[in-house]
Amino acid sequence: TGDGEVKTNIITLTRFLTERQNELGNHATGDFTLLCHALQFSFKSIAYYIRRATLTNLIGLAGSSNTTGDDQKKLDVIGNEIFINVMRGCGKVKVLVSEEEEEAIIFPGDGKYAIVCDPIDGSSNLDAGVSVGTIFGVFRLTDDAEGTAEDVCKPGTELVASGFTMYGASTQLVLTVKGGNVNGFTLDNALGEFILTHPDVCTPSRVMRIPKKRGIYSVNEGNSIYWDEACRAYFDSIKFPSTPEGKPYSARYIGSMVADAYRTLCYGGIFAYPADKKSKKGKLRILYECAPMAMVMENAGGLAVTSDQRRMLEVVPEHIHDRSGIFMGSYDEIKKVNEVYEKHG
Ligand code: AHM
Ligand code: MG
Repeated sequence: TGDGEVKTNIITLTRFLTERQNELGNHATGDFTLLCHALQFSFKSIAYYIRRATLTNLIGLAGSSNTTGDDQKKLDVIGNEIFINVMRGCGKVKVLVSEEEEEAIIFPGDGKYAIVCDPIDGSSNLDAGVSVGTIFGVFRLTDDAEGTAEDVCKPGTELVASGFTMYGASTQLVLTVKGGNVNGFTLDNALGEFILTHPDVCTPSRVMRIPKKRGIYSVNEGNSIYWDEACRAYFDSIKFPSTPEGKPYSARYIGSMVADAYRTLCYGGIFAYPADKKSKKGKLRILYECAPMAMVMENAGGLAVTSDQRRMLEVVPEHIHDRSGIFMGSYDEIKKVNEVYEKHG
């Protein structure tokens, strides 16, 4: 279609989900579709409040601390409450783990799903109006599951769906299902609908693939004095090429994992939050930050590994808030990380 031409056959998330459900025919109960509708509503609500934050005085501290002692922002509290209420209301969720809640929340009823989420990730960026995001993962509970925190202490390979929403210049939703592709949607504020946009829907594939390589790295270099030798060697290798014709990589670090990972997904390169001498287990949480993002990366053709070079998706958290070091991004780049670590064994 030419510039300015109105697209009349757009694929909304609702249409996309309905088509997927129809493809499954009688096997689908519709529960997953309903759950996704609830998820998208929580993203729209959070996006709305973030956009209005400065106007309605929602920025700043809320005066309480979350489980790990961080000061909570007003929007953190609101995002968390929206998420919990929407998940409770949809009737399909039994267990909910949120970064902002110390314990898993168990809902009454016979919901067959467990949700893990970080309702507003990157909240240190909120007051400056910089992009933040919501990360989510979905587990299907076994029929006899009673609904406890143990039900979600599972490796990312067990996730049936995952993704994130980035609240940036526009609101972007990235969604993937087990064994499936990665699809990208943009919220049309006027229509109030997420529209399939990534890549351009006119292309036959309609799926997001991460470029195999790209010279962009994203890491908090302020931690480099705490890095281990292998980690330092890897980042040195991309900053100081060994041949005269080699080009050093560009650095990009927003400090919002969702935004840094989203850019990495779109452009290629690497995002890392390594374990180091100060944060021996890394900073990011396995269940609702690392695993869902790793699933997106892998399903888009990339890779995600821990600081000890294990496949991120195979890590089993002992506790719901456990952390891990992570390296994720383009296939070739993560292979390079593997090689450097092997050398420094
Ligand atoms: P949060 O869940 O408290 O917002 O922390 C997670 C965020 C990530 O979005 C980001 O990648 C990381 O913390 C940035 O940490 P740092 O400021 O140490 O670089
Ligand atoms: Mg977070």
